[in-house]
Amino acid sequence: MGRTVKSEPYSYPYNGDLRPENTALVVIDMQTDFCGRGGYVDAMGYDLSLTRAPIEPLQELLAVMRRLGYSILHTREGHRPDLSDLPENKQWRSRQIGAGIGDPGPCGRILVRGEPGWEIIPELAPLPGETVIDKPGKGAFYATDLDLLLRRRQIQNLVLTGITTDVCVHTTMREANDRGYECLVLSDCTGATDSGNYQAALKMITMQGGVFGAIADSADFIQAIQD
Ligand code: C5J
Repeated sequence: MGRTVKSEPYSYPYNGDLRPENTALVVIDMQTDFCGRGGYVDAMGYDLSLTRAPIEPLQELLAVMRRLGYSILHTREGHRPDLSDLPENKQWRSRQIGAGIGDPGPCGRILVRGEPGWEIIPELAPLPGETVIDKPGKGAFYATDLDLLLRRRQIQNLVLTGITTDVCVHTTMREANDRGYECLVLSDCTGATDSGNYQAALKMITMQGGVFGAIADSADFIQAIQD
């Protein structure tokens, strides 16, 4: 018997095959730099309440998915301390808005691996055994072994969460969609630095019959996997 989630614009997944063995939760970039005081997003002057909104729903979702034995993966955006993996134009652009990647800030060097700001926030810390993907780009597939790890585990469905909806979540979802993964974005488990961008990013997913996959809220997803 199939299992599906109440989602838009279709019931996810398309084939009704939703099981812990073929489905992974990806929690994207829940780092101090993106949702903590003194981090990168704070330095840019954006409203932290928007990127902190998914924290509580994610805590509930993680508790259920861990209990049911789903694969859990976390990602962190960041660069090597010598910045040898930081494209010059990415650094230049970040400095235009006063939050230079690699430059010192209240939480250490911005978006640099090993610095306090780069760490995943304690509320959502990975448990031992959960996979953490360190990525230099916005997408979690670019320059990482994520695809290899998912294919070795025979994962077909990706439940995408984290921040920011319009940048790293969207880029990862687009990369995953092109690789044939069936993607679901949980609307209350993601957030952006701008509410218009958040709404638009979710709407884009539902166009063309679900051009990138589907969207749902975490309550409907949790209900479906517990039934
Ligand atoms: C950004 C991200 N917004 N995690 N990164 O630069 O979305």
